[in-house]
Amino acid sequence: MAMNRYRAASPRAQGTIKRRLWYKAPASTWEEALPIGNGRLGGMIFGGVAKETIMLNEDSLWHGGPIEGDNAEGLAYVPEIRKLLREGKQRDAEHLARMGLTSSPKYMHPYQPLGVLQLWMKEHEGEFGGYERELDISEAVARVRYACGQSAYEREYFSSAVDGVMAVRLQADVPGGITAAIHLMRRPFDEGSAGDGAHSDTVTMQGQCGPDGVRYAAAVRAMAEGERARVKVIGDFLSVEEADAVTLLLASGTSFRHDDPEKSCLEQLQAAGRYRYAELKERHVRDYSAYYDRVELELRGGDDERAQSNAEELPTDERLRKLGEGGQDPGLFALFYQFGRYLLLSCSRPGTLAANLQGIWNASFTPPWESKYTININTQMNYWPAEAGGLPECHEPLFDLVDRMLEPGRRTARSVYGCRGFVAHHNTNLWGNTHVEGVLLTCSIWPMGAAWLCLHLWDHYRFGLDDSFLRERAYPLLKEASLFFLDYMDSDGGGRLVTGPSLSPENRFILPNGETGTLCMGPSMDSQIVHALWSACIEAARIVAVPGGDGADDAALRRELEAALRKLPEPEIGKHGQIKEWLEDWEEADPGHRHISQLFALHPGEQIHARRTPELVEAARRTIGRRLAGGGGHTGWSRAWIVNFWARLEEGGEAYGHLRRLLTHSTYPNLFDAHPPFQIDGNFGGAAGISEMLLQSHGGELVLLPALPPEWSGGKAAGLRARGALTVDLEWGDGRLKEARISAKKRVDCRLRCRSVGAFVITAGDLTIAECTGTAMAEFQLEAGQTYRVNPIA
Ligand code: FUC
Repeated sequence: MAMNRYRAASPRAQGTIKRRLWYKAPASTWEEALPIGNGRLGGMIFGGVAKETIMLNEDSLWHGGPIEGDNAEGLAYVPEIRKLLREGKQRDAEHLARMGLTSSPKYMHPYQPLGVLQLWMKEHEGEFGGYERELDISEAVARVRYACGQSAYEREYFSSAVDGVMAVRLQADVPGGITAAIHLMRRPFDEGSAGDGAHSDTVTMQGQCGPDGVRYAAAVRAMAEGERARVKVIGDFLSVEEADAVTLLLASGTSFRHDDPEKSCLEQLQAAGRYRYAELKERHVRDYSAYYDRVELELRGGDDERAQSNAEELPTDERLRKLGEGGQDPGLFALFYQFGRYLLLSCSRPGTLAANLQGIWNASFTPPWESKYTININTQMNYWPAEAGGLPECHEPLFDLVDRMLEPGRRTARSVYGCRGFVAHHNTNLWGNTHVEGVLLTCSIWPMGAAWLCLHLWDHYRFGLDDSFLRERAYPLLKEASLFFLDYMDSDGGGRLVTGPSLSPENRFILPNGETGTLCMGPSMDSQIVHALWSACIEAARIVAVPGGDGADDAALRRELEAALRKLPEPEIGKHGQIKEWLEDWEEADPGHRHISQLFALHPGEQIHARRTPELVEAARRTIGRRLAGGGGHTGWSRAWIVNFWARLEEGGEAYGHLRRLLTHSTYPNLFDAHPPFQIDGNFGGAAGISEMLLQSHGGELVLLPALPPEWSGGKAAGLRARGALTVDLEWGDGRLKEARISAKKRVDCRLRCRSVGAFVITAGDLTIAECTGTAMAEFQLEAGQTYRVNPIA
């Protein structure tokens, strides 16, 4: 049977590594199904033969409307809670804070599914053979192939960002081989679907997501090919009869973006329907691969290329299983990295909403943690691979979210704390709500969410050096977040400035009198975040200052921030040799807690530096060691964070070990991260960890191969980005750098280190720019548009 007959010629450049996830059977669970998405409209493809199910999501489909949940009594209680905490009256403080600060309603509402698209294939019951299901992440196209009865079938699926719609193409290799019934539903909140009166080839579904929630619509249209092909509506089904091939187009929309979601769906179908399937696909692949192809990664363990290509031949679930049994498969880590980039491109594109706890893929109406934006690590982690991974545009939806949080955050700052600026706590939602959410004290009363998110805008600037972005978007937000803390922070009685009431997410401490608590003044992570925020704001103010312009005010603000910065507690070492988690050296109630917030200063913060702060580095190692010995499990994002910590500590072996553990213990067959259940942060944190092992650019240095593990002794990376508007290609073998190529977009100074070789030379064309022997650090200036080669000196 000619199973290859439909493999369409790829419009992409020759030579790019084709990467795919593939399986030999249909998915039987959601954790086996394959995700597609255009940033906004997502699908999980099961690949069933007689009945195909595609679970649908639309990023703006959240239950309910915006919430004004601020507990305005906070204003009266904050000073009292601070006083109680200072007097050591832990229980009194927490008792009062629970009532006096937490919001009403208590919880934000969930992100919910759009529904399912089902395809019932006639005459497909019984035996089938030659089954293969794949997700080609180089093209963002999923495929299913099988043979059944007298025909071979192929399906293709993609969600197009250029044309806004999802496309499903069914093809049979005998004329008229496709007869199918197609429908949309949304169980258990189905509000029905119906043929669209004006089009005999279209079915629409609509409803509202909660009483004051968004109104939504989805529409599916069938375009059949073949002499005998017919399409009509029967009941609320689309009936496709005797087609050689059929293209289904699916559109969705909600009132978050459109006054009339149904009308918008029909317009989208109309616009996309002008293209033949091959054109739609080509437009999609061209758009997607322009982003995806920016970075290539190849990882090899030794010279045994045959072993590696054998591994590449295996289905993805088998590769995972073999890795779990102790096998070596460097290519699987490269696949995991690129899958992270694929996911980001599929759930966070300019103009779409930021990736939530599940990206955009959610099957449940009551998903874990409401599938919100949890901003005490999770949402931030989603964006860790964006900049270095050549996808800065994918970061933009996060900045839009911060913009949306500004007004609610100002309200919360004013009404709960009586402060200027804006503030957010540990969760936000579609509407950018910022109140003290939830009743669990271990996470709720933590006013650091907005500050941490603002650092993402600063990092976006540091990578791209786009001055207008800094002036227009990043700086105003950094300033508002900084202002909040200038007003909000309290004296610790000894000249230092501390946050509080706050907490170290989401741990508890044991006081000397044996009581446990969570609320306190000045948890370490808070001081570290404020340190990063104010430092960024001061530097940004300096960069955007216009002499004689309205920069004058900002000079005063800068001086105020500089003075305040000196009063922040620095990371300190405690009695176990660990980085203290709180201002006082309290014991952790849960020494193995999955949050390791006190190491924010190591990653993503920069106060702890692999070589400049040796005592803190030692304490950071101990901190990780104590957490691991505490036996908290460290799955998903927690494990991924540990990978990034070790990468920053330049310990490739450790980073690799934890990454391996992430893949073998916290990864589902479809490569989705298992918290469990599915939570996407571990995918992104793991991908970020891989790039952090290969290239680092914080703390004013560029470090090549800082944490290369022996298991990846050979490899190539192309197109990685580094802070300072740099792009870096790397090639290495036998665990040593062979060559790096660095190109600059602007004239910048660079301090370069190469971890794997002691001596190296930097050249540009025929010119030797710098030679480095002994110190292993070269300082030179890069000119815009010039490429510099770094080669080891034998
Ligand atoms: C925090 C974490 C949990 C989970 C949730 C979404 O509460 O402690 O592990 O990631 O966010």
